Amino acid sequence: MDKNARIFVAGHRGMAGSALLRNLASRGHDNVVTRSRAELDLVDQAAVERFFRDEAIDVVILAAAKVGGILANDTYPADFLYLNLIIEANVIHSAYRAGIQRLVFLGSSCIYPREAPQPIKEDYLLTGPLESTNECYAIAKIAGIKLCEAFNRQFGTQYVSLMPTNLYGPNDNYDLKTSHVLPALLRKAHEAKVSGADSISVWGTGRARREFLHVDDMADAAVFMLERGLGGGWYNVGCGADVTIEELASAAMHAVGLDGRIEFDVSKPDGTPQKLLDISKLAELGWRAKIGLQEGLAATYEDFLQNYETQVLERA
Ligand code: GFB
Repeated sequence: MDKNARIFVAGHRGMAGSALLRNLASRGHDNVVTRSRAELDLVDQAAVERFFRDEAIDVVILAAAKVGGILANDTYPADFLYLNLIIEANVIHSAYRAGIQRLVFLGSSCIYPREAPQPIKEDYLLTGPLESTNECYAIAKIAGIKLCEAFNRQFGTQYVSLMPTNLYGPNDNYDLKTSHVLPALLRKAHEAKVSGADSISVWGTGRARREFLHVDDMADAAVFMLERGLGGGWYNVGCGADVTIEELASAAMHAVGLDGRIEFDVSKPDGTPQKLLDISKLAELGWRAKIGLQEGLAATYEDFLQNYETQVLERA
């Protein structure tokens, strides 16, 4: 990809989008276009169409999405299905209409069947029933992959989809009702330490297994794909190792410096028993994650502390 390519990062204020801006800047891509929701509502089809018609965009990275943890997904299925479907449909269709050949679509590892063999290969898509707690989000993301594939097949575009595993890092959501597990556990451990409590509450049995990828690694994979000019298909993006939620809770308490107990709240769901991606397809192209969980947790906790007032308390 040309360093001067005009790249639209949709969703630049989110955790994934802001990581993409950092990565693009670090690689010398400085012709990046962003729009806040107030400037461009991606749900508004006519506005999206106008934006692409007027802006002479060369490349799109679609990181805008309605996202959340297990409880948010389970509580607001209509929002997760409708908003994600309409954002994808508007952006992908308008990008095609504006003659844009290159687009990266970000999905999620929850697109794969709940009982998929581990590690999960890309080919397992649509081979079995989905996990019920995030079925609506998964269906929207599967539709996004299929939309990219359909445009590629019918119109010769080179739209590629990346399926990251559970992401974490700077600019995450720390609202305990809607967040993912890693930011929730960091916050719970921090607040327990500050208040002098000797335990934290962990949802579910703690036996579910998840793979965690620092968002800077995900952004690096997306820009890697663009720079190599790779288009079409979908690729898993992970680090190749998973942990139980109990192990994650211990690691989060260690990062925070809390010597405490874990109490399991089994009234909350475990969700998918295990999500570990097979990352060989991307590895064969030469990309690998660089940030280990211990290092990533420590850096994320630093960021959490620096932004506690603005990022954690105000946004939650
Ligand atoms: O990260 P998480 O909300 O989402 O939860 P999923 C992962 C696991 O952590 C589940 C447990 O087994 C939760 O029960 N957990 C323990 C907690 N304590 C907590 C807590 O305080 N907060 C949260 N949130 N979880 C999401 C999907 O699934 O993963 C999305 O809902 C998306 O669609 C995302 O794919 C990556 O990994 O279960």
